[in-house]
Amino acid sequence: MSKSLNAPELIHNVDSKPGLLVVGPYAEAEMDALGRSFTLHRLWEATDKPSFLQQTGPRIRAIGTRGDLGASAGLINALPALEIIACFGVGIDAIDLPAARARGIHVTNTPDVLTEDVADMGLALLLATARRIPAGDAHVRSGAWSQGSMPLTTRFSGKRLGIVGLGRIGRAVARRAQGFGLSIAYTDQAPVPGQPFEFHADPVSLAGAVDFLIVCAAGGDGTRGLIDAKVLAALGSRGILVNISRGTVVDEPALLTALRNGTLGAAGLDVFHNEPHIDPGFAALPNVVLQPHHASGTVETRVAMGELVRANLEAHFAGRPLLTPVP
Ligand code: 8YV
Repeated sequence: MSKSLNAPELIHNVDSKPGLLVVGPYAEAEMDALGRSFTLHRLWEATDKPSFLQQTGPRIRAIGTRGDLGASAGLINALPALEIIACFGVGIDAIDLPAARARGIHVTNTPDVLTEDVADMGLALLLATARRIPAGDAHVRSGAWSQGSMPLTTRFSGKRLGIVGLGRIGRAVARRAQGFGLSIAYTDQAPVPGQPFEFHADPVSLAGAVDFLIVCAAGGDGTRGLIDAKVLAALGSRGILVNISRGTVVDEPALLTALRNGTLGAAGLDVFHNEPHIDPGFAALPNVVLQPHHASGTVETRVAMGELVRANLEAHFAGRPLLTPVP
């Protein structure tokens, strides 16, 4: 006769899975997969978060978060048994790294798997903004075409592109831009070894030398407001700014003013301050192309990001090396 599982053993088995605090929802399939290895605690569903954390905190050994949600010092310090924070996203600027490091908590992110998609979005926004693809689409849909042609747009091929931040994503943008015959220059903290492109020591100098400026630098305190009024003025009334990094890298009030005054030509933006409740001023501008922070938002990449989050968490609890630790 097979031994039936009695109630205490069942409880023991459930509790033996490490507790994982999920800050905001992942795709359903990913939640299911995580649920097979972890006991999930859904923070976004809790109406009273402080008392939820007080009750579940002692059982939580891992946080699963996203680039946009991060993990504050307050959250980290509410979890006495926390060992690891796994971020669904490459950008970890919303995670309080000093608070994590002070307690020896590991942090992982999802680099590489999203690089190509984010670079694709960068080029798509550059093209859509220069060639005014959404305006052309509206011209056809509205029937305005039968009354006349849409205004002429800006040539893309052969122009000068400035890349702010020549990391993995910046370099993937450069590879694509070369295919369009763009000349490429960049700025970064220092010249990037082995790169053939012209280096500029600061974004103002870079913006003054190019037609299009694309922001690929990591977010966080080191780059906050880097693209300010001076950079926008240097890019000029025919210049195009694209941001696929973080809203915080751009001085947004200065950007809105420059777009309204026409001292900046146009902008293609995937990221903003205060997402998703962005400044309503953007929607009223004719010279912008807007995206809802969706550069990594393809089925293929989101699946790969989810698998990497899970692989890091499983490696940690199996005592194996992390796949993509944040140094
Ligand atoms: C995601 C991101 O959209 O990788 C990042 O840093 O911001 C994006 O890939 C985000 O993490 C999902 O919320």
